Amino acid sequence: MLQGLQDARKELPSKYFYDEVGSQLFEQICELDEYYPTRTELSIMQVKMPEIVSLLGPQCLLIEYGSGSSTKIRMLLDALRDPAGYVPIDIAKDQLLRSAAALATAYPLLEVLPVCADYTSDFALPSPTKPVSQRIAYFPGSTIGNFDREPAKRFLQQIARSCQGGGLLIGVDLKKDFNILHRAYNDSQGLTAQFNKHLLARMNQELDANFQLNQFGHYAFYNPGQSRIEMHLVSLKNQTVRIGDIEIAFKLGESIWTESSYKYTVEEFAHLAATAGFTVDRMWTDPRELFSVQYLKVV
Ligand code: AVJ
Repeated sequence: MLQGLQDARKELPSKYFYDEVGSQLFEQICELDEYYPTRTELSIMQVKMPEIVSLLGPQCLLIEYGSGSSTKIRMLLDALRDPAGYVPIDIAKDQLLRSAAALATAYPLLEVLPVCADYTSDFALPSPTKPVSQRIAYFPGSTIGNFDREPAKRFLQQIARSCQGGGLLIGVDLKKDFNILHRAYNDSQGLTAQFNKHLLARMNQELDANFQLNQFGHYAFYNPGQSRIEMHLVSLKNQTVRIGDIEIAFKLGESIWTESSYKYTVEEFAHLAATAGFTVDRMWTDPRELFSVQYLKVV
């Protein structure tokens, strides 16, 4: 965190949004009318479930990167025939263990093998006791949008290596009217602003910092040249913030870049997938073409 704040262009990694409170705020964002991705993705999954089930087949091992509350996986678990196991991977430990326990209760025949990890790091995948037909990675929500191009490619390559002979079911947000994007990241209830500022609250609590949350503004906009939403925290005055013993100066209007959320065309994403060793086997979208769910095969 210190490193990012001491750079000439201040920046913080978005993965740190997701502690207990941040994960809850994100869940609330997903319920907002303005935040179209979650409900659009779920509706695509619902409509295409018979096809998804036949592609994944019986006895597959489901590996979810960033499982959060493990809500979306239930749709798959309800439809799939005899999955060999479910491996939820998440950085937020309490929520991970709580969700894993709840799933194990709801699906008594399912082997649930939670892994608490930053899923971009090197970690070992557990093996279930039942035989596995193929490994299927599940990466919904367009979280791939948080990655810059090169890291996105590296991460997809990592999944391809873990899922040889299998596939990846992924949610990818699509390019669209920037007004729709703007509303999704600037909701009228201010939940996204609260989520953004939660990074500062966390630093106050966990790193002995003294950020004044009302002296920073939430600023999110679509950058068309870079095809991404950029989310920033902008200093509302000249101020100095202390983190432990270290002082960080902010000028009026200076920003901390807290998140990118890249948007793709179908063609652009197919190209990215290809550079990482995948082919797009199926691509499904909603009638308004806001969002896509794609099934990629490891080549
Ligand atoms: C979890 C990365 C998919 O980029 O839309 C929601 C996070 N940030 N509102 C996104 C987020 C602000 C979200 N992802």
